[in-house]
Amino acid sequence: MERTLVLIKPDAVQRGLTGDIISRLERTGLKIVAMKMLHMDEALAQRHYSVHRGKAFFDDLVSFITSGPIVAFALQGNNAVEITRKLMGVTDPAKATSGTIRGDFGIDIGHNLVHGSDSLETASSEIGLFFSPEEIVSYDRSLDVWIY
Ligand code: IDP
Ligand code: MG
Repeated sequence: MERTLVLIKPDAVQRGLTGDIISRLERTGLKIVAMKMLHMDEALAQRHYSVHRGKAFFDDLVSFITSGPIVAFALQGNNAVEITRKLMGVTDPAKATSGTIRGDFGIDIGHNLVHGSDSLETASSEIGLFFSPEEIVSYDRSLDVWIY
């Protein structure tokens, strides 16, 4: 079963969009298996975004993601990575389709509300940055027979 990491970024937390974003993703049928609020420090931000080190926007990205609290959670289910990315919308809110989180709530690429892992491999390493194995909760949902 696939897992993916979602971060509700500081702009979305400040704007009171946390609940809406969780709700949109939860309603797909994906299962929340870990969740916490935290304030990322510089070291965690640098590791999480290490693939972007050296790019023009890297310093702004690290300073933005550490500028306030975020909500991190892991979603589990078939195609969790792809389904989450689809609901988030493309990186630039100006290009993101209506009905997506970024398309509905954002206007600026540097303030695009949400992070979602872009592959299964990335998801596994990103979940490991935010959650210890004991923080991933294993449980059954009786509704799963209506989702799968
Ligand atoms: P993603 O979040 O859709 O996976 P990435 O290309 O992985 O997009 O970029 C990571 C984050 O860096 C984006 O969510 C966005 O906040 C920021 N970012 C990406 N490209 C730019 C840019 O050209 N200018 C400013 N910020 C950018
Ligand atoms: Mg990315």
